[in-house]
Amino acid sequence: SRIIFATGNEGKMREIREILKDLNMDILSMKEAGIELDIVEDGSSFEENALIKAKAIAQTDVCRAHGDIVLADDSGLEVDYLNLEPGIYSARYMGEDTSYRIKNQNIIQRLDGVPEDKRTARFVCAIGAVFPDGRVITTRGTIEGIIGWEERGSNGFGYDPIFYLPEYGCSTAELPMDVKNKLSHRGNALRALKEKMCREHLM
Ligand code: ITT
Repeated sequence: SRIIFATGNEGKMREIREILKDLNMDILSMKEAGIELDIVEDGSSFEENALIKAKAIAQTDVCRAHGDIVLADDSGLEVDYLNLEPGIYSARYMGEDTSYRIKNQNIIQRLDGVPEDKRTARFVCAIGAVFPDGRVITTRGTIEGIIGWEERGSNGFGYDPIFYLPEYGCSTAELPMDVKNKLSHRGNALRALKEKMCREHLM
């Protein structure tokens, strides 16, 4: 059967394809499956929002007709000094259409003068999965880091240029995708998903 990934974010989609390639299943984005749907993410946690997206897509005629497995990723950046902001509002922070240049500069500015040990942050990723028989699972992955002092690197997407890994001496935007995937919140959440799917005989 097919896996449909309920995301419109191409950065996520690139990483997801790479992380799930060993499943040897067809992995389609919403767009590739011909599904266009505006989903209101009004949940109060990453897990809730991931399931809202996966369920909305699983209910479409296309997915029901094919018996697709539908996955969704809800993720974001938690900055400890900012009381875990932007959190589940990471995509909407400063407005959905504001560039990441500006969002990243804004976060750096809000941490002006804050010493390294108080700059701790993490990326969080929740994966929601809906199976053709109606069963539902979620998994979560995280990666710990600090907010940097300037933007560095051009790989990845979103907040990667300001998310530094002190033990690697670089930002996640400076890592090749395969290295980021081995360490990342998304890699960890999707590996947990694969394990759960095997354990619960969902594939
Ligand atoms: P979909 O809902 O269509 O999947 P989205 O971008 O709106 O796309 P989210 O609501 O889950 O997705 O928002 C996640 C945001 O968190 C994303 O837009 C980035 O700004 C940030 N983010 C998540 N994972 C990231 C990563 O690996 N690197 C950098 N930023 C990330």
